[in-house]
Amino acid sequence: MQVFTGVTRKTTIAAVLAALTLVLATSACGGGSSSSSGETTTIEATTTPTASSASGTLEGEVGPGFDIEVKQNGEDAESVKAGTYTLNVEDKSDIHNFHLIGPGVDEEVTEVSFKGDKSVTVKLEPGTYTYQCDPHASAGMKGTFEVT
Ligand SMILES: [Cu+2]
Repeated sequence: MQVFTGVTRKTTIAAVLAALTLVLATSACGGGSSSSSGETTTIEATTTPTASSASGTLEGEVGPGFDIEVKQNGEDAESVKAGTYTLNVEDKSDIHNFHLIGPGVDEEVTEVSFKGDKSVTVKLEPGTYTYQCDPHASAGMKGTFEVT
C-alpha cells in the first residue's frame, strides 16, 4: 500500500484504478478477517437474573389433616436463598390457616375459615422463617426453614 501511495500522484487513471482495486481488495480482505475478531459487539439481551437476590416459587400446603408444609422444587424447603418469592398456598381445610412469620414477614396467607388456593409475594431475608397453623401451632402444626 505504501508503494502505491507514493506513486498515485503522477500516475495515470489506470494506475489509480489499479491502486484503488488493490486497496478495495485489501480492505475487503481486512474487513473479512476483522469482522470475525473485531466485529461490533452485538449485545445480547439475555435476561440474566441478578445473582445477588434469588427468586422463585414456594409451595405451601395445609390440611386436610393436621399437616402443614412448605416445599421448594417439590422437596421440603429447608434452606432457601434470600430473595423475592411467590408463595402459593393450598389450604385444604376450613379448620386450619397458613401463617408465615420471619424477618420482615408476618403474613397470614389464608384464614382459618378459608379453603382453597392463595398466592402472595414474600421477600425473604436471611434468617429463620416459621410457617404454622395458628390454632394448632402449639400442637406442633408448624415448621421452619432457613433463608440464607
Ligand atoms: Cu390447624
